[in-house]
Amino acid sequence: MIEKLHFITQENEIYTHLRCINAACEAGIKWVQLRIKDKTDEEILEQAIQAREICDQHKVKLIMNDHPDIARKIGADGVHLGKEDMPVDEARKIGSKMIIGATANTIEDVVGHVKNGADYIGLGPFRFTGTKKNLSPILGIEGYQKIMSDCAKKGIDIPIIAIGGITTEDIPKLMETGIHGIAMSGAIANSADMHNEIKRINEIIAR
Ligand code: TZP
Ligand code: MG
Repeated sequence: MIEKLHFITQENEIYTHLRCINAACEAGIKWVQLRIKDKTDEEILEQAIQAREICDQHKVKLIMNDHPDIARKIGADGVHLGKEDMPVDEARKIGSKMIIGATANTIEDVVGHVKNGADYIGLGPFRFTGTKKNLSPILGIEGYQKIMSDCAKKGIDIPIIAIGGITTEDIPKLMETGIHGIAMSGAIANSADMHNEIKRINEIIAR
């Protein structure tokens, strides 16, 4: 099952990746994507092992960003692959049972990932965000409406997760476009009260 709220880790003034996973798990998150940039594979592996332990303690799904090999080594539930990463069909050879998610910015991207056997799509960015470098063109709400309507016309019903600069207030209008769920990093990691924020987000998504 693909959860409707995905938390993507980041480091900020308050948290390291592991501390923010811990806080989010204690606050009731059910799906974490460990996204570490600008570190060696060894450093990422070391943190991923600990992330697996924290997520296991809380029975939370752990998705590894970028690295199918590390995902398999640590027994991650899945891997998320961006534009510059391994294609979905190749990653499937590494982790036949893994959940494989892939990033899309256009309907063509979605169609390609579906053909390659992705389990879910991260579609974005919704708006500008400082969390990710080299952002693809911003979709806005109209972009989601158009791509979701194109998916319906093509009979594509893969779970689509919106991502990129999303705030809690954006969620109702995004969900109305027919997406499956939301991925958030900054809005959760930088919230003054993570517990309350995750509760509020989950309530809005469930409506
Ligand atoms: N991919 C597209 S936008 C993005 C990623 C990883 C960043 C999401 O983080 P935030 O802080 O919710 O904008
Ligand atoms: Mg990537």
